[in-house]
This record gives sequence, structure tokens and C-alpha cells, in this order.
Amino acid sequence: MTIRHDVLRKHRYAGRPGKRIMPAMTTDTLSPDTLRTWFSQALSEMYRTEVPQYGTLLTLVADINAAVLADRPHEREAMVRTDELERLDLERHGAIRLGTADELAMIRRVFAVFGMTAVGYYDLSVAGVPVHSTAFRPVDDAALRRNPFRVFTSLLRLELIEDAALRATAQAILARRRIFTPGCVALVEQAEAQGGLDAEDGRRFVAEALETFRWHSDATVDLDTYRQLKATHPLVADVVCFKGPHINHLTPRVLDIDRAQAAMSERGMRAKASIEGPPRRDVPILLRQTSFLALEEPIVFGDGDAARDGTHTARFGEIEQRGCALTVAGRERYDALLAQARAAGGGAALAEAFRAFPDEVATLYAEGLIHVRYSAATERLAAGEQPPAAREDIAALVEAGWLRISPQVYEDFLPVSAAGIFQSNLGGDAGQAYAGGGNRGAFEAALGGVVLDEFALYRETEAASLSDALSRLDASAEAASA
Ligand code: OOG
Ligand code: NI
Repeated sequence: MTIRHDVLRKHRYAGRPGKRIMPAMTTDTLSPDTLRTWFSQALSEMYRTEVPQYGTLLTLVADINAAVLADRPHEREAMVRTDELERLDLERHGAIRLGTADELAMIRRVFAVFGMTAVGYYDLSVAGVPVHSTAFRPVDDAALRRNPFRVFTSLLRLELIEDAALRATAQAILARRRIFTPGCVALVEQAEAQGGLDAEDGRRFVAEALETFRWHSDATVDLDTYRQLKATHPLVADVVCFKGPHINHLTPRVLDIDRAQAAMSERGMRAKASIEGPPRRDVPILLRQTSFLALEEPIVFGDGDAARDGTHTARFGEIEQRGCALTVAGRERYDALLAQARAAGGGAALAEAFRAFPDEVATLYAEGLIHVRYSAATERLAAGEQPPAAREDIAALVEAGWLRISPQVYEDFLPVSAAGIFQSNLGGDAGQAYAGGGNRGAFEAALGGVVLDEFALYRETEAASLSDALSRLDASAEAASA
């Protein structure tokens, strides 16, 4: 076993961008976690009304989760221990696609009120999707436990549209729209000035913010313009032709995604052909995802006498199963095996390739492939046992059972999987990669801030849990020698 010096290094939260010192909160100020919970519930209710299939999906997932927990009491106990069970039903993510830098900068401020920060940069251009993205999500352990709701947020890259005239048209259309209500903007400013919102303003804010995510069945353009934009890329039409960035899916968390995939077909839903991400394993890693395909919905294009009926496909439902967060080394191995499996044609090649990836927590940890949380064996301390004095060899303390490890849940997304979800819902195959690759600098300039590094967050959590566990061992040693 190797000594994990990396986790011994202290990672400080201070000075992290995005963590601003807020003005002092009053006692009436709601926690951002509460606001986020209200918002995600309101969004879920709105989406269930707008897309009834999403309600069916939620029922299907709840049934499967109940059955899995009944079948696997050990998994149930582990989830109770790590507070995972409580948040299982809360677990959801959504996605939106924005058109301009100003929209992205403003959504950052809206999500900040909900305690959500931009984490990770995802370049989808390599998969032929003309966007780049981030995930707005809670970052603190406590906030993640309260409610891990996150929103995968993409920004259209108009510079990737080749036709200069069409690019100019799209730009002009986007420049005219206002996706936030004046009430939403005012309440963001108020929250920033006061360091939060009280219950009454919080409720108003949730209602105002919801408007940005609502579906509009009337387009802002005529049918010809829609068709031209769609011909460049279906995603361009989806972003440019509407009053706002309608939420395009919400995603509950399931404990057995293979079962969910089969159940979708049984209930007559048009499921995506395959599950994205790693294959089925004993120890799930990262993220596996599937979806029901986007619906074709009626849209009115143009006004008055020129109005024409047409359709648009954008909205779908997705299911996710989350597993362990990987270290940088683990992720490199994952990416290499995924590439190998895809080159070999996917399908059975995926399971075959991943035989090379350890499938036991102890081995994954020993090889430095997963991020964990440490805890001290407090019951041994309570029983009067003395931990060894040496603290440097973390692996030895783990092996001797003084430190326990449990894998951290992966809280982020996967660019290859995201591209697969985009493509199956836009209709059509993997597009040609755009030349030039990603542009993180441009994304951050538009955002008005940096995106946090997800790996640093897992490292911080691991380091914090380790120093906490070690100080518990120290405290008991001191008490014994006193
Ligand atoms: C986002 C697709 C990516 C995921 O879960 O990976 C995504 C979109 O279609 O806008 O949501
Ligand atoms: Ni998604």
C-alpha cells in the first residue's frame, strides 16, 4: 500500500473564487439550501405538469428504489450511515442551454442565491455539439447533504456557425430577448445586498426565477428562420428561437439503472438505445445515465396572419445512477478504457474493457483511484483501545481498522456521456467535431468568474475528513494519557 501524502496536504477554502464574504445575515434570512430545495421542488412540479411522462418516470424510479432497498439491506444500512437515504428522493439535476454571455453571467447570480456555484468545464464541441458547459451545484459537504440539486448549463458557441449571415441573424434575435423577469433581477440584487432573502421574498424569488425555465409554445421567429437555424444544428434552433431557456430535462437518481432501462421499455416509453458511462459493476463509479427520447411538441411560428403551425423537439426525461468519485489517476484510466471500448465498437466491448478497472473498494482505494471520506473507529476508542501513536502512515491506520473509508459520491458530469444524451435527444448521430476544441477562457469571461475544479473539491472533502478523523484519534490518546 502506498502512503497517501496527497490527502495529508491541507486544502484551504479561503480565497476560493465564488466564495464571497456575504454581508451578515439576519435571523430571518433563509439558508440557500432551503431556497434551493423550494426551487427544485417548484421546478419538478412545473415539469411534471408540462411533461406528464416525467411523472411516470418518477414513479418508475421510486418503485425500483424501493425494491432495491428491500433486496439489499446492506446497501440500505450504508445509505443510512452516510445520510444518502435521506437525500435519495431529493436527488435531481436539470439542464438548460443559454444563448449569450449576459444570460450566463446573470444565471450565475441567480444560482448563487440558491447556493449553487459553477463547477467543471465541459467542452462538447469535440462531439459535434456547438456548446460549452458547466454544472451549477452546491459545493460544501453540508449543502450537498441538504440538497444536491444541480443544473447542467450550456452556452451556445455562435462562433461555430459557419454561415456569417445566419450567425448575425441569430445574434440579433438573441440580443432582443430578456430571459429574466424584472422581479427576478431585483430580488437577485436584493439578495446580494442583504446576504440572502427572508421567507416571503424567498417565495417570490422562486416564483420569479421559475419563469426563466418555463416552456413557450410560441416561437420568437417565423418557420423559415427556424428551419434555417435548425439546418446548421438542431441545438442552435433550440436556443435561438424561443423566449427563454426552457428546462429540457430533470433527472431523478435510481439505484439500479439497468432495471430502469428495461422498465422504461416495458411501460411503453421510448428509451435511449444504451446507457451512457461505465458498465454495470459491483462498485459503481462516476455516473451512468439513460433517458426517454425528446417529445415532438406543437409550436406556433410567426405572428398574426403569418403564423404557422410546426413542431419542436427538446424536452425529455433522464435517469442517473451515481457511484464513486475518481481521482485524477482514476479518471485517466476511465477515459482510456472508455476510448478503447468505443474504438472496439461499444456494447459488449465496454464490459470487456472495464475488467481492467478494479471492482472492490479496498483495491480502488489502495491504487489511488477513488476519493473517500475518512472516519475514526470511535467505538474502539470508547471500548478503551489505544490507537497507535504514528499518524503518517494513513494506509496502515486504515488497514488496522482505526480509520474507516467510504467512497465519495461523484457529484459532477461526464462530457462523453453528456454528448451522448444531447445527440440522442436532438435526433441524429454523433456530429463531426468542430475544429479548435474548447475555450475555457471565453466561457469564464462570459460567466464573469472561474469554474471550480471538481477534483480539488473531492480532495478538499477527503483532506477535511482525514484531519477530523485524526483529531478524534488524537483527542482520545490525550484523554488516555491525562
Ligand atoms: C444537457 C445534456 C447533458 C447530462 O446529464 O449529462 C446532461 C442538455 O441536453 O442540455 O444533462
Ligand atoms: Ni442530464
